[in-house]
Amino acid sequence: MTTRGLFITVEGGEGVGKSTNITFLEQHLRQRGVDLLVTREPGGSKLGEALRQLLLDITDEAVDPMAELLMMFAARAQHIKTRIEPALRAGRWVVCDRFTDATYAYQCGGRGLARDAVATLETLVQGQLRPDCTVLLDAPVSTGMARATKRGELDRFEQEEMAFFERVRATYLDLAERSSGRFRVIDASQPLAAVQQQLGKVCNELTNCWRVRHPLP
Ligand code: Z5A
Repeated sequence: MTTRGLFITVEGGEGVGKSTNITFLEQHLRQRGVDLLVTREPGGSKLGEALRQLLLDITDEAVDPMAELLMMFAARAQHIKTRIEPALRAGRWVVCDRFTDATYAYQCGGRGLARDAVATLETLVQGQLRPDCTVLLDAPVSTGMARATKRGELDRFEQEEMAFFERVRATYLDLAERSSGRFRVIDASQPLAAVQQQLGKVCNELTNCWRVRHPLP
């Protein structure tokens, strides 16, 4: 019987270094013989990537927060069904750039929607599926924004005001405190080498736990 793989998510505000560090995480885990799927939200499936485009594009019509929330979960439902669950069932690990914690942070913390609405959709769309481990890359908003703006054009979210991103950050930190067993919080304002040293420790912790649970024959 194949054992379910681990589901790892990476979260944080704008420009904290999620993409950069997911590449590091992927290399680190592959070197340790882990077979993994690296994916992202919103996105990850054909439908999800099309919805991502709609969510990030700047239009002349303001997007209603509830419409935004439902699009996030529509993309997530398709992503789970077509990519995440099949990989986990096949024993592969899944590393996902953002997942439902981002919905709590952005749509509840940022936009002010009720947590209950997200919790209801979370249960409806995900059933029992929750990340096994969530790496939160945390940095002051000004640090992340400075890094993100260097890349050029801003998307619809990146154009929000600083107060929005402060609420997003506070919500992430609150989630990490409430679920401290699942979260590993890394100070992402440090130089990249220091961030990756801590990330390496998280990888070692996960692969060691995994080997104890699933020893080689
Ligand atoms: N969203 C939502 O609202 N609700 C949801 O449920 C979900 C998402 C799932 C798209 O996400 C948007 O969707 C997002 C929230 C919303 N809002 N925004 N914007 P995304 O993850 O695709 O987009 P993002 O947050 O904008 O990611 P990003 O800007 O690509 O940032 P990043 O991946 O965290 O950073 P990076 O590209 O790895 O690094 C940025 C730069 O900093 C780069 O030049 C690096 O070389 C540099 N860097 C990284 N780390 C360091 C350190 N430690 N020191 C110095 N320089 C560094």
